Amino acid sequence: MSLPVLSSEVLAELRTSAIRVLQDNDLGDATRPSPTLYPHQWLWDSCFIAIGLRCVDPERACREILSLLRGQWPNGMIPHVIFSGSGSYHAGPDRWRSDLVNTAPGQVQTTGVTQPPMIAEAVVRIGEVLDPARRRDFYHAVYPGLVRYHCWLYRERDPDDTGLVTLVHSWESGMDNTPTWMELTRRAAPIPLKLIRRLNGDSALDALRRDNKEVPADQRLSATDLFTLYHLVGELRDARYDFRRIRASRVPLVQDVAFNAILARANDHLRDISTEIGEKLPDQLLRSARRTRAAFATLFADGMYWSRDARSGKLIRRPTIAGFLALYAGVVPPASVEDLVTRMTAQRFWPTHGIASTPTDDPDFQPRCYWQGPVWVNMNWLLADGLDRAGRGELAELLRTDTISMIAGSEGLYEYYSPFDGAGVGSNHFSWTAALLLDLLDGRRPTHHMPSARKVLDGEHLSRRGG
Ligand code: 2M8
Repeated sequence: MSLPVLSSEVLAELRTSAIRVLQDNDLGDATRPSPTLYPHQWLWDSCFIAIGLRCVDPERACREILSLLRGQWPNGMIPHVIFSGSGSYHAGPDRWRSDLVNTAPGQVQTTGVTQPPMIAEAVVRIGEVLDPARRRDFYHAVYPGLVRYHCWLYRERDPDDTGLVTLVHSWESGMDNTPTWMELTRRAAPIPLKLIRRLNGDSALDALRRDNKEVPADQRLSATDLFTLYHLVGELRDARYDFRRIRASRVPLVQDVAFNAILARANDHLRDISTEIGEKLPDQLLRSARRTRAAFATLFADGMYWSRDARSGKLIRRPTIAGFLALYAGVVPPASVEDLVTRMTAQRFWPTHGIASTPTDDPDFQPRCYWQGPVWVNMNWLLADGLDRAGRGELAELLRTDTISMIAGSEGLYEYYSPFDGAGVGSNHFSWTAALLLDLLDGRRPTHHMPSARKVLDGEHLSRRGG
């Protein structure tokens, strides 16, 4: 398959449509992920969005981040959704009832869980395009909230000082239905849902869901999985989102490898931010940050990084894209980088377009279904960044080029893409695809003869050689 020619006209058109998507999804100081399916503000979406906004409007990028802090709970948690838009959402405020929990902020309704801690990354990326005085102002404005958030992550979610924070719902991972998470989630399903699943009755339940109005049900997670996630939200709500009480319930608990990788990187960024403004991070936080990096060795087995079932202590050995984020964290020993990169660039993760969220030979793989196979632009962005820092700049560039070509091959800016044919699936007019596309396009020159990424990989001159 040959990739589309990216002339200067194509690049300019892509840029224009990306800016339009961000304008259309602008809620004022926050941006919704997409017009109908996701009408509010999501934590890690806003961080990716801010990374793109800095390319066109750095001040608006600053506001995107500051608007996340208005949802911060008094205990320090930054919630995964701040209900700030006007549309209706399938897991809206009534499911969470943050207003009933005394730790929730009074002024806005939010969910009661968090999402990958991408804020420090976004803050530093925005800082790169601000002049030094403005950068310091911005850093001063976000620093206290960021420190309180990182401290909350460790205090609340790693009370045993393992260095790895524990997630209490797959929505915290952001990678909602990867096989890793669904394996544990399905075990915690109420008996009626287990029965419906066993009898292949998912389609009967589809009529009761609201998330399949814009996106066909077969591109979303299955109905029994979705209703199990709702059920688990109920358990968290009953436990008042308090980790000690949640531990006493039957909710699955996971030391998620991708979340902790993002946290490891965020800790580094936070240290840089503190240095620049002459602040000193709490000693306890610095100790936890060191423990996180060291703890990655305990997630490594048979050449891969895995999440851990925090209840049984066992690694969950379902290969997904999540384990490769160890590259982004910068925790992979130099001697293991080559092997990990070889796994990531293999046909099963990078068939035509990479990197697939779930490998093509996994029994749960579905090329168009959400986190069970499709390629996600935010994952490619993170992995390319990790590859750069692991000394594989050439491969990072190939991944970025492949991502742009894949997006250019579909009309519209989609939530995710099929790894086989690059078809855009999920929600259209999707903000983080638009924003990260802006970032990927920044400073890029037109390319007229671009070989297929797979052909380049098969030629092996990139998979063997450092960048
Ligand atoms: C998806 O998750 C939400 C729940 O948080 C949903 O399906 O309703 C995920 O892809 C998540 O990573 C993302 O942040 C969110 C909004 O784009 O959508």
